[in-house]
Amino acid sequence: MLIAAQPFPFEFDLAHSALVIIDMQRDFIEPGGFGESLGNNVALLEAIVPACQAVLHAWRDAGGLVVHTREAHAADLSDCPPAKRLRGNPALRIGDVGPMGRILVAGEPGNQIIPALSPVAGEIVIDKPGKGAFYATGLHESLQQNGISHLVFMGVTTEVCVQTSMREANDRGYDSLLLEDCTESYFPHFKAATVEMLRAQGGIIGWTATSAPLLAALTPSRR
Ligand code: TIU
Repeated sequence: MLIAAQPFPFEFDLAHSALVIIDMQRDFIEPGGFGESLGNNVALLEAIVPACQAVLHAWRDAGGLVVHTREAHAADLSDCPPAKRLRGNPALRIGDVGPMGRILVAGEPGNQIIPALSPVAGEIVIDKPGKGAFYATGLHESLQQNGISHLVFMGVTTEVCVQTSMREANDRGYDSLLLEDCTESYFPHFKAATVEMLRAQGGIIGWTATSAPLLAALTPSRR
């Protein structure tokens, strides 16, 4: 498949590609979670959910591999460096009890992927202690076992976990595409800058595109 993208068209074979959905968790998208505890207005992020849902369904229907990530720590916080927990002066810290359970702790209500994008059987779900999806997870090994060379990214936030994951993927040899209308930041100018920097210098980190050409390629009958 070849789709319109920046800085030039993105070519991929569905059998060797994975859709990677970064941290579409209640903690980041709904009031009362980690995102709001850091002082952010979370309303902006909810707006991308329908576009993410359309891509997820089309990718699934086409038989592509799907990976979901969650920023999640063990209940004893043994995988949370003190530097991460103690940084700044947030209303609630990682591990504290908030309105949706303990902040960024695996298994808590706020740590779950939002119902609209819930994983189904056969999809890979990665709990990650860092911002990047590759650090201290088995993601690279899982992708290698599945013969994956190309990644299509969606999720939040653009300049933190999505960008970090794309940079990690780039250094591991993957070709990555970011879907611009399926990612969001609490700071719109950070999203714009991230999109621009990823694809600058001839695609130094990867490609960006809107979801429309991908949907058209995945569902030829809609063309
Ligand atoms: N998933 C993710 O991006 N984690 C963050 O902490 N993002 C912020 O923008 N704070």
